[in-house]
Amino acid sequence: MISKTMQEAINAQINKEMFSAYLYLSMAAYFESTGLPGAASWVRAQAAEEQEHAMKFFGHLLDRGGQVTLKAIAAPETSWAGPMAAFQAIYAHEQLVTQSITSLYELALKEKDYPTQILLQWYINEQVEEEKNAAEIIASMQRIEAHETAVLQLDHQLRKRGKE
Ligand code: OFO
Repeated sequence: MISKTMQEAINAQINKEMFSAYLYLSMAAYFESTGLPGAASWVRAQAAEEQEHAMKFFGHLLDRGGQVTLKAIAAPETSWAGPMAAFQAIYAHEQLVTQSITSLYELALKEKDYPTQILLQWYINEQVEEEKNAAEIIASMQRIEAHETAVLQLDHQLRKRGKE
């Protein structure tokens, strides 16, 4: 049986993962409307992953005899100053999520909640991947910024996500 403290913290994290999905979906709409379908497809795939992240926590709570309490999801922003600003916002957001996962892990250590510690190790690795992906896209954009053709080429590459 999971502790009430851990249960509350995981419910809060489910909300953050669902907010992440919302944020990426909002960006998908933004990229589509600004003529970058590749970037839109990349963030759409990311939105689907965020829902999976939420559902892993959802399943964990239920498997441990805990209670899932879904809270309202905050509205994400709807536009950004450009693709670079959007990917910078993604990077900053993922850094916040990493902090949040780290705090959850610290709580699981304090509570001696070994199953949650094991579950969180997956998220810790996932956050390394998510920060790395965003940082790599930003680095590519920094190299090609102001070259419209190159931005479109990068957009074409981003479209390949999940199709290989
Ligand atoms: Fe769930 O990893 Fe991004 O937010």
